[in-house]
Amino acid sequence: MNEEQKLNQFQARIDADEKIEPRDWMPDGYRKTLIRQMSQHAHSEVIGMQPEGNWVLRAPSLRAKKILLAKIQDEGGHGLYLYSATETLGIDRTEMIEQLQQGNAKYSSVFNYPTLNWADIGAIGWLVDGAAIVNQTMLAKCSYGPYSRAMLRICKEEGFHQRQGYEIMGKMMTGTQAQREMAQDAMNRWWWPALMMFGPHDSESAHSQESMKWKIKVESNDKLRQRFVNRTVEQAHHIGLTVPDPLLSYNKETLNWSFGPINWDEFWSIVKGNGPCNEQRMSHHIKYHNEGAWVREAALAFEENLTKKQTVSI
Ligand code: BYC
Repeated sequence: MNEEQKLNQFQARIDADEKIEPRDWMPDGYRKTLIRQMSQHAHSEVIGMQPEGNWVLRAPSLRAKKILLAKIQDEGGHGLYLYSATETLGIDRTEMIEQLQQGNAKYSSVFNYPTLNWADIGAIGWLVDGAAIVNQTMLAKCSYGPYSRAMLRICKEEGFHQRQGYEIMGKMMTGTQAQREMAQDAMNRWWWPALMMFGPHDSESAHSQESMKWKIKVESNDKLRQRFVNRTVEQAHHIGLTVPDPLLSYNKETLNWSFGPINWDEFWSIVKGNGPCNEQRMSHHIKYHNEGAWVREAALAFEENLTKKQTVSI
């Protein structure tokens, strides 16, 4: 088959909702887009452990601490599934991590904001994981088999993360005046960054058109953002929180909550590395990656030893 026939056959498989597997033929652009998006996704899971890790030693009870620890470990696990799924496309983890540390790969903008108090842990679980679920439920239907299967598993765990965050917020809202104010303050600071997680508006999204043709994304940035807003506004009102948007209003015709303009200058400034915590997140990652070099060397030496032994016994 010539290139054009291969491309047509590939697109026909996508259109028929078949999953593409690692050894199947795929266009170079499909592979590159997946590597970009999946590695960014993996990096987001790992960098996302940092803002929460900040509160493990200050959790208000043993129960809260155990739950937070379990959640952070889950995020590390999600990073591992995603790095492994990305490796099926022919790049190895060392290269992905180099790209991140050299500033050639991104991670989600939302993790460049600081966690100032315990209510922020509630807001991250509820809003950030809540936004991630909406996006990842869509990605579970994507055309690349390993990514789609990783998403199925990850979404199950995100459900627990979202509920633990909402529980923290709900508890604080039934507490003292000071606790209610802390919860509202966290809501005010995390609402807009959570909306930005879905990426630029569809009209500004560089990759959406091609990614949707290949079913790497099966729904657009704006459609998912709207779904998240619709769900979350109701949840906020239920526990007495105010959404920090004076333009928020319910549209009875479209059945959607309309919301005010997103500050895209802030978004792009953070994506370009100028957010409040970008530098800290990256220097922390580099420091602990370097300190963990001996673990990787030991694991590799063990693996080589094991392979030698197996070869001898065969
Ligand atoms: N942040 O054409 P577009 C978690 C970039 S972790 C930074 O729409 P695309 C958790 C985009 O990369 C899970 N950059 O792109 C963990 C592109 O630049 P490049 C987080 C962003 O890829 C711990 C440019 O803007 N979820 O839940 O078609 C604790 C144009 O955008 C962002 C994921 O990682 C952003 N928010 O669509 C708690 C989701 N948005 O690459 C919780 C996986 C856009 O050309 N990723 N950009 O230099 C995706 O679904 C898609 O990549 C996006 C963007 C929807 C984010």
